[in-house]
Amino acid sequence: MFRKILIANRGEIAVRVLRACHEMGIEAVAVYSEADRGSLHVQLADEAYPIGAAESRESYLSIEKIIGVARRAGCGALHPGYGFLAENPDLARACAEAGIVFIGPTPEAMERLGSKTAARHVAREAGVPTVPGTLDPIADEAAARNAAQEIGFPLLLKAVAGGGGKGMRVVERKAELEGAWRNAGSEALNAFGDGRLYMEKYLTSPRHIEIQVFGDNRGNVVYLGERECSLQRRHQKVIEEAPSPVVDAELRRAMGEASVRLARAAGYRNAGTAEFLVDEDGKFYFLEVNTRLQVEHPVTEAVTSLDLVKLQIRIAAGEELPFRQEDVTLRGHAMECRIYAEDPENQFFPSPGEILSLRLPEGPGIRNDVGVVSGWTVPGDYDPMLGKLIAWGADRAEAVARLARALDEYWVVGIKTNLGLFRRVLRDSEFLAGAIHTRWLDQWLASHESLVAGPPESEEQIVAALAVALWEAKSANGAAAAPATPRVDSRWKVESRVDQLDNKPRR
Ligand code: MV4
Repeated sequence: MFRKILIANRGEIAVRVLRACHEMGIEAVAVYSEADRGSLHVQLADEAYPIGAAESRESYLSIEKIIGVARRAGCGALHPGYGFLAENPDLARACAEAGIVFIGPTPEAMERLGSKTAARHVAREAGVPTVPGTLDPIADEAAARNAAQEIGFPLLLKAVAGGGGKGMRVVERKAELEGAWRNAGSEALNAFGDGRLYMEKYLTSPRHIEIQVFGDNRGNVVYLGERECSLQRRHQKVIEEAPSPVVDAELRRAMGEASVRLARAAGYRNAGTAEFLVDEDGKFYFLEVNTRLQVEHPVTEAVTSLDLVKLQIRIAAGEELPFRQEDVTLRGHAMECRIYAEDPENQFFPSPGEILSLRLPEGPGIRNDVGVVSGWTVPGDYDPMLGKLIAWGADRAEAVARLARALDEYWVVGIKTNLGLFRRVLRDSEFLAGAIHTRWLDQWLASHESLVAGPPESEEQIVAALAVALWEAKSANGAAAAPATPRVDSRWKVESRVDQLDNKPRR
């Protein structure tokens, strides 16, 4: 087993990986940018090394600097987390060249699945259903017109190098094709340095359901059930759950076995996720493979009783998967909210700043994966996710009740968050019935305008937080350092507006 692992990431996922290391008796080495000097992942690491300026390019995206630290610190392996360099085959290659084990798939498997059209080919060869459309990149607009004729409208233009909805355009009718072709192509070129596009039939309100797979170095591949990820806002997942309310044992097995065939065909090992669309008839279509540990992995951990990060580390160290497919059992239901520092009243713009007071919920069935602490200033340089709140229950109703209860206990003062959005979505009757799809949240938001403002803490709580923050600032630095009053004051005003809205719902 490894003696020391470098964690090439920040925030809650760096903390998550570091905890797995410590439970396994492995030393965890952190890297940090100038904005993260005082961050939780640095505090908890056994060693921490600065790697440059706040800007990601100068720090968390620098393969050279990260490999340099891993060498200097004597790390036997590197965990990339998610985002940043996690799906960059160049990092996996640089690790191999430096004699460091990359905790993830091989660079070849990453490349095979990184191109969406290449992945569609792999899926087809493995007998995995794909959305009807082109298997290869489309050469030019004339070829696009021909393909559109065959596929029919509505259709979807997608970037070959894509992901996250960038370079994606719905085309409702023939007349829109030319403009969409140009826009999607230039957007893809901008985002990925690769403007190539392909085409799929557009499914109007499918569910987004993904299968967790794991492969070891000895040819064993298993699936660990599904995650329902249909609740998204602008291609950002917001609430995830396992199992999906619409997946029964038969569909789970069919999607699971398809995912395992796909992983085998790609020569996949370590953790991966196969994404599918599922239509109203329960027909499923492969979309793409994410070649990393995902943000929402805790809901799978909760229902499988497995620790996916430890599993990743064991497999990277050459160990065999410690169980077979028939040993995998699902128990209960789990649901996760992604808590963001963002302003629901202002188009969900990031809301970085100092956390004056933070109270995390606890109690039965609650897990917090958080990368921040009270008094920490959330930098504006990165994804503004503060952490994830995960609830487990014996069934979906209990998981939802625990999550709702925990959301009411959650308290963040000093910055704006999307907590209020969750408190309201979790009371929605369609959501409670599990009747959701990929466009559900965007539609819900459009019809619940201005009802998603900040959390309804009482004025007493705000006053108490202000008093505590003032007292802490005083005892730490003398009378000079008081928290900025205007921020708290304006927040108070937001709260009183929310209370008024709460009393008079618009719809
Ligand atoms: C689709 C689709 C419908 N039809 N493909 C979005 C990001 C990428 N991972 C794949 N995505 C989708 N691909 C076909 N052929 C629907 C989505 C989709 C989506 C679309 C619009 C609004 C929100 C969405 C959320 C998840 C998936």
